[in-house]
Amino acid sequence: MTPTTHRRGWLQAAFAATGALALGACDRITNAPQAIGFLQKAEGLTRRAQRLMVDRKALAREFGAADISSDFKPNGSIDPTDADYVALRDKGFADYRLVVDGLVERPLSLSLADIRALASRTQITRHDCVEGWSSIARWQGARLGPLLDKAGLKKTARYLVFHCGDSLEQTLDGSGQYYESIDLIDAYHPQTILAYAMNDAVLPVAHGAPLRLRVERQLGYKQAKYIMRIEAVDDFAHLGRGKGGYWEDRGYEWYAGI
Ligand SMILES: Nc1nc2c(c(=O)[nH]1)N[C@H]1C(S)=C(S)[C@@H](COP(=O)(O)O)O[C@H]1N2
Ligand SMILES: [Mo]
Repeated sequence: MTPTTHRRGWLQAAFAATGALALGACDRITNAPQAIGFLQKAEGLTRRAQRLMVDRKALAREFGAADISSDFKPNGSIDPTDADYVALRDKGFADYRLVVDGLVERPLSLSLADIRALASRTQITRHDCVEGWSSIARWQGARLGPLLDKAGLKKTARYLVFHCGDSLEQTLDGSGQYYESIDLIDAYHPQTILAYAMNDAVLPVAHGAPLRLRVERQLGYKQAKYIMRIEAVDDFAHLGRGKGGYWEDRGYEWYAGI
């Protein structure tokens, strides 16, 4: 039996059982053998779903101060030359605004002072780049979950897209601009922050100033630097080359969970 037919069979049985439940007294129905089977199966299903959720929600390992790498390598863009970014950087990011828009009830435009005033988290975590190196740093930033609640995600929102201020590749159509996307499970993960400090200092340009993502259950390329805008979307097929990120558009997996 294929999993689909099996599932369809189970769904039919479940429907019959709930239909019966709605009609009859609970005690009589729960004594019926088919109802007991239904309840046991429903419980097993919930447990499996819960296990999946718990795995995605588990915390990434955190380290001690002694583990912090003295040689954390900046990677990818390390000194963006895009005109808009350079103009912001040259004024010490005084004019910087993080835009939060798309499928939200209340679009936001936040200064760095606004962002520093939000609920924050500090964590010492390991960054794993697919190139095969890892480094540990202490990151401090605004928790993404509460920030999203401020904006109020619409029910249709499924992903967050991070639009970055740097182009890794100079192209005529702008498809060389860095961007990334994550789903709402990662967005609301307690260790997912918009970091403005690294190792107790203001986030350096090489590591993504003024704001970079730390999404600790994902590989390095998901850690968007130079974040300018967070857009809530139901689909990312219309962005870049449609795969949800700069490196995804060039063959990397969209889901880079670790
Ligand atoms: N905007 C932007 N974000 C980016 C990149 C980039 O080139 N531009 N490179 C990614 C990759 S592949 C890695 S490994 C990390 C590097 O972060 P680091 O510079 O702090 O080491 O940033 C990621 N985020
Ligand atoms: Mo990377």
